Amino acid sequence: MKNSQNLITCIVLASLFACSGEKKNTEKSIEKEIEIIEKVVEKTWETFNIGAVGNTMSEMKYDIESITVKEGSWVRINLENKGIDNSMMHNIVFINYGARKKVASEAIKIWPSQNFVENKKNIIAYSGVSKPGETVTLEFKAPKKGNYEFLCTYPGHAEIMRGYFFVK
Ligand SMILES: [Cu+2]
Repeated sequence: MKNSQNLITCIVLASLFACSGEKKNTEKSIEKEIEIIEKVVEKTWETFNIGAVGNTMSEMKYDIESITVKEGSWVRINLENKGIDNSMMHNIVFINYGARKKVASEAIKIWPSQNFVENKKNIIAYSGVSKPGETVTLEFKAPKKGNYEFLCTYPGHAEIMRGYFFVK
């Protein structure tokens, strides 16, 4: 009796492992197919040249208030830091709508790291830090249709260095 129970347990376990193994293989082959398709289908890029202007905490801003892109397109942001004062360091971080204060307050704690551990789910994409005179480029795939925001997470900048990101 005990032996037959063990045998059944073995069969059940073996089939479970077999199933999960098969599932993994299917996922892998789907991922590979997607990779191939993405290589064949040309990406549609939407490029934005954004300037970060100003040399004081009250002057500084992005020279663009909003960005609108099509769903499924690839977004390329060239962020040029047009400041000359060394305290003017900027980045650009795309986030879920309404998460600006949360993301900004976490960024202050972790600056200059940009790991966004606590609020990672709110981050869509982020650039590197641009010093005065530098341009940084950020490329990412537009998320699903909806309203989003962007901001600079350098401590103290998020209140005025911000804008809206619309995916249509
Ligand atoms: Cu900034």
